[in-house]
Amino acid sequence: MNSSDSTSLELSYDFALDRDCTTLSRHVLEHLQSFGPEAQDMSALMTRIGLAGKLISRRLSRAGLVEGALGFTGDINVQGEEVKKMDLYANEVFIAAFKQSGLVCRLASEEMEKPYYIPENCPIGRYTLLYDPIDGSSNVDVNLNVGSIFSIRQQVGNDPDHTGQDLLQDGHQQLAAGYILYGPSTVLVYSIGKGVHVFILDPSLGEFILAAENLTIPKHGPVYSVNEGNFWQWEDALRDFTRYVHRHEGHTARYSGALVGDFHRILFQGGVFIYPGTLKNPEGKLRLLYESAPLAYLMEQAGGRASTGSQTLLDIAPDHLHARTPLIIGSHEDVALVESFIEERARQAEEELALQQ
Ligand code: AHM
Ligand code: MG
Repeated sequence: MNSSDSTSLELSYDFALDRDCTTLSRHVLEHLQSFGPEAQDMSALMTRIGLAGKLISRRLSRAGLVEGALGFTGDINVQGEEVKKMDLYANEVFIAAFKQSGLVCRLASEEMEKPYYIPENCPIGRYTLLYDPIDGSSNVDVNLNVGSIFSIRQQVGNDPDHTGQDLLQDGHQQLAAGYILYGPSTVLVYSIGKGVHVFILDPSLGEFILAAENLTIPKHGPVYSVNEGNFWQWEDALRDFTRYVHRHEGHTARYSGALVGDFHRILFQGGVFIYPGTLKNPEGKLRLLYESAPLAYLMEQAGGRASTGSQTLLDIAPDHLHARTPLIIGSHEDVALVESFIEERARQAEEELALQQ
């Protein structure tokens, strides 16, 4: 590349920004085609989520230089997992970003046993934010990508006893969902039920700027993303699928240990991410309300699919706040391929049962 090529590249980058510097808040209002109270709320909610993302991104970019970014706190969370300092920080960042906003009545996260209710001396809103503050946090200490996942639901009833019972509903009840990926750049992907849109944080502007609209996932892609270290803990059908992709050309494995990163690759390039049940965790590892349901919502909006293997993921209502589900998510054809192995094993099991009777 000669110097005039690189100059024209830089110029075209600047022109791209000059031409259409759509921010997150403006995008939400434009997509809802309204300036009414609900559209204003949704726009403000997304702006606050963006603010939390910027604060987390800033701390991650200095991890190793500032106190409290690497390592563990010494505590165990409600999931029985060791809490990392970044988990705690990011959890509190979301609370701080929403406490005085007047937008939410409570926040529920993977890191808190019970939802956090906005105190009575603060303005209380109608929405609930559900979130995984740092997804894939084991990646933080080795400077690899992590993410935050979020979902917005409306409060149903008044929840006077603070049980959060009304949150135990299926994924169709989500009003919006998305994630922030902290990678080489910080990317926010969201949907309010009107397509999937991608914003990139420009650190010099301190703004998320629109990068792609109405993203659609390819019908099929080469990537399968699953922790094959659990191979002998899976049911036979998953082993059948894995053997199939090993033996057929056109498949390649990618697994980063952070769901958001693996999901993001698949959203752009097609393929399938799988976290199945294991012997140790028959429901898998991923939490329905904070991880699987928000990503399933996005995936369906992008034209893909999400399944537990036997049911559409968005149809599942959890029986408690921190419930887990197996997750098969990605391109239409690739999810169907995984399901076909599950159906085949179920059919064989039925036949064997019939023979024994
Ligand atoms: P976390 O939210 O506590 O970090 O756990 C979720 C993460 C996902 O990001 C990732 O896909 C998965 O756990 C990896 O688990 P495993 O190490 O069992 O493959
Ligand atoms: Mg997680």
